[in-house]
Amino acid sequence: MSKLAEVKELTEKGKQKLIAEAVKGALAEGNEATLILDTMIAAMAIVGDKFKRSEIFVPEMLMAAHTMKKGVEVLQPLLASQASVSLGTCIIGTVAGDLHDIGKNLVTLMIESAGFKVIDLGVDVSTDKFIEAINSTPECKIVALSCLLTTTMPALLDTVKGLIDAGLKEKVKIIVGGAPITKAYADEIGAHGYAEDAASAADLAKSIIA
Ligand code: B12
Repeated sequence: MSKLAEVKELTEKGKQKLIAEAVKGALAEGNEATLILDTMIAAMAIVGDKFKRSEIFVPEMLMAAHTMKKGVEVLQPLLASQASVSLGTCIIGTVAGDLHDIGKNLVTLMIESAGFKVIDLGVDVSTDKFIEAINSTPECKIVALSCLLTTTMPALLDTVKGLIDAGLKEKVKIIVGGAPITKAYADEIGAHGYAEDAASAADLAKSIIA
């Protein structure tokens, strides 16, 4: 089996202890870091599908998530380039009630690489916490909101509405993303921008402040 196939299988099976070596092996076989990352993301999609069909349950999904995080740690130095410019600060977080952070962490990594300082508020972030963070960060240019569950889409809506009501839409650009989010939904709730993956999020961040 190729090391890349092994990375996929280990991520799917949640084999945390073996993933770092497999990722290093896949790099040694000449695979690009981005291809290895895409392979792990594809494995997570399979994990999600298996969960949906009740073939696996939350603990297995969590083990796969831990495994992916350990794999990403190996790739991190290769994915992040040193930006020579400083484009301002981006505040990021996953919305209230939502604990998913792998996508948010990848978006953080790519936006940092694009030249932003990123303040990561973590997961399950309330609207008030976003507002407080923006108000205490005068150099904040972008707020990035992650949402992975259809059940937390109302929390995303509330957060954007809260930022608008607090008069912050004129001060910072609001960008949103996550698996159930679409450009149409982002427009509908009044966000400035939407991107479907971490690399596009970095491009969006740069273009939206231009
Ligand atoms: C791992 C995982 C978990 C882990 C999360 C661990 C962690 N630290 O993140 C755990 C086990 C905790 C978990 C829990 C739950 N989960 Co879950 N989980 C997943 C899984 C398998 C993978 C998610 C992931 O990391 N994907 C890989 C990353 C890289 O992709 P991503 O997050 O989509 O991010 C990319 C883009 O969306 C985008 N992006 C993300 N954020 C942002 C932000 C901005 C600003 C931008 C521009 C872009 C952007 O860029 C990212 C990188 O390219 C998904 C399946 C799936 N297909 O997504 C289910 C899934 C999201 N979970 C699901 C469910 C149902 C749950 C639970 C409710 C299960 C339960 N019964 O308890 C709980 C909810 C807990 C909570 N309150 O949040 C469902 C959601 C269904 C729905 N319709 O909403 C899914 C889709 C599985 C399924 N098919 O049923 N989960």
